[in-house]
Amino acid sequence: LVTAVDHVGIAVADLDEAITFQSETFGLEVAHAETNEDQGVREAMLRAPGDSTGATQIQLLAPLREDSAIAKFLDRNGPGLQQLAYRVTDVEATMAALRAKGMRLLYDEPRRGTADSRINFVHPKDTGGVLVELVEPAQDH
Ligand code: V0V
Repeated sequence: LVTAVDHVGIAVADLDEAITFQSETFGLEVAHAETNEDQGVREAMLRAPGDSTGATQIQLLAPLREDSAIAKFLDRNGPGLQQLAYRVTDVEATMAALRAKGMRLLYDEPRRGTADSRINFVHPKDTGGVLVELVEPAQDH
């Protein structure tokens, strides 16, 4: 089902500050950045210099709105690891397979994720306390 660990997501209050921290402390580079209105986030994908395009990335997630998932996470926990994202080739097929195992998917249909990927999430209460995202990358990525 899963072909790779696509990314690990960290909730942050200030995106630019977090990018500077990761860059100055660990030498990570911004591979991609965007605003996702649907998810209520400003986000950046970071990678180590020299990593291939398919390598696991670190996703920094900052809230756009007070009612967003990331704002709620920050209010409750402060900054920190928020999600683990698995890459899949067919998000609908994966959703069906997980539903058949009794997992609760957060959305009935996939939504738009980073760089036009198609995403869904498994409820953290069904996965040992980890918010698991499913990512089907766009065809041209
Ligand atoms: C909440 N809980 C978590 C959690 N967030 N556990 C682990 N990891 C997290 N990130 C726990 C929470 O402490 C509660 O436990 C329980 O789940 C249910 O909490 P709730 O109050 O009912 O629900 P909320 O309002 O905290 O919402 C949690 C969910 C929400 C997961 C439903 O965050 C959500 O819809 N997330 C999916 C969207 C998302 O995360 N978007 C931002 C990234 P107790 O207290 O009952 O024990 S956008 C993104 O990743 C993109 C664009 C991309 O990658 O492409």
